[in-house]
Amino acid sequence: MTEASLHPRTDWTRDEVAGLFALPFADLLFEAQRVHRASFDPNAVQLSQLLSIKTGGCPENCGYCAQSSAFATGVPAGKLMDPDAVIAEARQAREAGASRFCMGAAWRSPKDRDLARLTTMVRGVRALGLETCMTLGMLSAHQAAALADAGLDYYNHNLDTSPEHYGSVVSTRTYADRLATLAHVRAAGIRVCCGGVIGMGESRDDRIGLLTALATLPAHPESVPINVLVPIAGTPLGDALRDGHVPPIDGIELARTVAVARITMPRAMVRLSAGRTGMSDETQALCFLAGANSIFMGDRLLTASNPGLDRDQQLFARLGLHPMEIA
Ligand code: SAM
Ligand code: DTB
Ligand code: SF4
Repeated sequence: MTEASLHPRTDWTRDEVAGLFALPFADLLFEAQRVHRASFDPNAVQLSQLLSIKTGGCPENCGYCAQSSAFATGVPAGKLMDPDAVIAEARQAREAGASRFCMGAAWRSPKDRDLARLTTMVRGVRALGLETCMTLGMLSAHQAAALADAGLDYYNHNLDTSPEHYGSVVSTRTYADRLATLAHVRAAGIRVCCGGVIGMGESRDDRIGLLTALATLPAHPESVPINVLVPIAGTPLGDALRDGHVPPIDGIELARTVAVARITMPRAMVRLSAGRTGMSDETQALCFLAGANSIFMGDRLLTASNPGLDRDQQLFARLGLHPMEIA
């Protein structure tokens, strides 16, 4: 193993990241493949399964989100699920081939009174032999420590876009709030899952800013989800895309984004996350070539649909891909 792959760089400049984006496509994909193959089996794709453990009624106003109480999306507000029901869903996910189970709650942040139920979920899902991930909004230091103590493997908390564009996506919290939670998660010893959303009408410069922010965190996230906007009717960003006010992201620019994530964060799992239902097999193939090595499996994300097992099995067979074992 080379020195560079043991200690991936965290000093990427925006100009360097812009330079990667601007490479001829073949050169960019060749470099992404080289970097990918230095650390990973290029034909292995990790499978995560999502479950919404508390749906809707969220006080935040993220402009893409079906679960914000600020927008009329038709998603009713629910209560936190019972741990036994969550663990039963996790067992089914394991039987379907998942290696990681990601539990998402539509909260600004958890209440301390929820911690007992959350830690029971972590312990129960872990006991099944699955990796555990949660995404619950902002965490305080002591909440992160309590989840770590229960054995939580990953915490998902996305930066979503560049620092400059963030205020156009959400106004109920700041980039600095996001970074503070990420620091609490790291300090507690939980691995970080942090990425963003593209196709929201942002510029390439914003995609450059997002990847530069991720690749210059004190340590790279272990997982980097690249979500493509799922246009939810009733949300400002979803409606802008549906009404044709912003163009959909094209497959080549998506593959470029994945490739730059792979090159700048060589050891991270780069997840082709939301938005796969709208992608052709060819676009997804380009993303795997560009270094994506993780997906969400199953026919549902949190509220939105996902391709489902049959379509993904066909895709994997066409491309000679196989599920990655837990390390
Ligand atoms: N409430 C928590 C939070 O925001 O941190 C966790 C759940 S939130 C749904 C997790 C992430 O999913 C968001 O940060 C965003 O990146 C992504 N996401 C949500 N809705 C999406 C959509 N319609 N299309 C694409 N990505 C989306
Ligand atoms: C992430 O980056 N993507 C996932 C997970 N983290 C929690 C969520 C995608 C949500 C897609 C929209 C929905 O299902 O409502
Ligand atoms: Fe709430 Fe998360 Fe949706 Fe934002 S993305 S509105 S914080 S559930």
